[in-house]
Amino acid sequence: MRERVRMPRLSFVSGAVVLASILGTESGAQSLREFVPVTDAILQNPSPEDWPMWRRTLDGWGFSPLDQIDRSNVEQLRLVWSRALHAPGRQQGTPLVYGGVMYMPNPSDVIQAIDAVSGDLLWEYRRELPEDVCDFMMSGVCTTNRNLAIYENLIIDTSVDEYVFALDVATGDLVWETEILDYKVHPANQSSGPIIAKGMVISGRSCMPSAGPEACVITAHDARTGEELWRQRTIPRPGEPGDETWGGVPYEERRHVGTWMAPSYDPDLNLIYIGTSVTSPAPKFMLGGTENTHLYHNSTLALDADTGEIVWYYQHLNDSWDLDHPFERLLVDTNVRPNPEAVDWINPRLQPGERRRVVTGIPGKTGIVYTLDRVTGEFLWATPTVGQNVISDINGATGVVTENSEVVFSRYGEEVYTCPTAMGGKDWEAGAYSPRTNTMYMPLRNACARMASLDDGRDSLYSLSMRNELSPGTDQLGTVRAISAESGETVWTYEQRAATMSLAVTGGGLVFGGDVNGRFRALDDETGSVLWEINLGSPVSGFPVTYAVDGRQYVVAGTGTGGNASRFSSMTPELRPSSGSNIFVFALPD
Ligand SMILES: [Ca+2]
Ligand SMILES: [Ca+2]
Repeated sequence: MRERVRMPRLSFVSGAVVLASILGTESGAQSLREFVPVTDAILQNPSPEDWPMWRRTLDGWGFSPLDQIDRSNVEQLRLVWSRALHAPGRQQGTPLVYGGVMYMPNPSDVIQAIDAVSGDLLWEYRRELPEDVCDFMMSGVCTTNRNLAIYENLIIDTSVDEYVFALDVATGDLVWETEILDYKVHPANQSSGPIIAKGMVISGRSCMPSAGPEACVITAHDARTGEELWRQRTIPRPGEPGDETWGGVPYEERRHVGTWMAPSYDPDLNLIYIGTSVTSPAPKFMLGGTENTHLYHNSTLALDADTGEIVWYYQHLNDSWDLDHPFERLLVDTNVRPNPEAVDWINPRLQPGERRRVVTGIPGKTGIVYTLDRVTGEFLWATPTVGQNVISDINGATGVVTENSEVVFSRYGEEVYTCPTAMGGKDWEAGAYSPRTNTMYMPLRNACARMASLDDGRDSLYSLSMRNELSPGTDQLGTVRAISAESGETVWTYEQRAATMSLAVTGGGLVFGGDVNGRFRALDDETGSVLWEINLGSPVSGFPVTYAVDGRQYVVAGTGTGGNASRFSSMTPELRPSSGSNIFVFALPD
């Protein structure tokens, strides 16, 4: 391992650094602001004005309590500032906003600090990456950089070249860096960044097949120093619990159970919730037999934050089709009363209306909602949303999932028709949860695929070919669906031609989100009506956020070429957006 770079830390004056004076703000409108170092208490209960991590809070909600912009005035929104983003790769960034400064993750680990009021650049960090690094990674997503974390006076990210690193918030200077994996030996692919749990930097990664099982890890580092505290593999070694689920496949051939999206964290239970992806190859007849479950692929893992140990797991799907399950976990305390008219699979022991601490949402590409007890992992209920034919049953009493044998590959060259496609249903584009309505809002797609199992010597990632199609009986690819966290009922569905992208929801009763055709809009959180819309020109591939400075609320949309955006476009070829990477910031008139 390379030596960590240690640099002197800023000393805090009365616990605060006068950031604005260091940065030399030129916008006269901006007042001098004190930088308050970010603590665990702040991250566990952030100021309504800030958006200090991927989904704003550790419970993964993507919710802001800000309500200055509401259903009655949202039609007056206007552009306040915009900025083009220049960095090689796909733009899927989440602005991190804290204390009036926006920290923007761009592809290739380019990070900018921007005055959140004026849009003026304060500093820019461009990580020097080895020229050959993407030769080892997944083409297309190698340089993706979805989110940052903040702790004390540090902006923290994982890097394309497999380090975790920290920048000084005031200058963008590197403060520490720690190698997680040697990219030439264990190329994992770090498309998402970390969250902070109790002063620890928690991060997952994709895990390329060539990297072997030792690269399929979730890691914890000390946020102050970068020291590694623990790492937890997603694939058991021989003799470890779960080894028996691999049907005797040699350890070195157990591959690609990744954790490529950021986790959630419950400080009270001290548990980290993170989801996993499919194996490589995906068809299980190539991997010891379809009767094996290959833990811990396509599972929710609850990890002890102090040790990384798996406290419980729940497997959502024995996956032959690249239907990953790494998406946002929503940690919600709610009455649980699944409506049998609306929900397919319910635990018979559940007392309707009982209060539970749950982990819910749509964790995987199948589009199925799962609600589990987040203390124990007990299955509570699950139900499909968009059309799916890969799961035929879930045993409510045990939570055990049965796949549809008609679409489970059993030989090379077999062709099947699956819904959804491997782009989802749902994919990395995040949904959101509002405590105002106790409802989750999910961007989904009506798409299926003709898939075949390939005898390709395992040259490709999954040994699958696939051709995507719109779901039968509809020409509407894009959906936003509102689902009650208590009853599982669909409250409303919004459908349109273009594929829908990530969402954020606010205390003003608004669901903000965009689509592949450049439209960014606000929906009514109770009805799904479109209350405001603007054409930004390019796919809205960034994660929308909202923040406030000096009493004024802002809404941010990010555009760019977003990977799936182009593949979704091929199903709606008459829509021809441009592909510029920009952020656009809106507010009500002064
Ligand atoms: Ca990164
Ligand atoms: Ca995958």
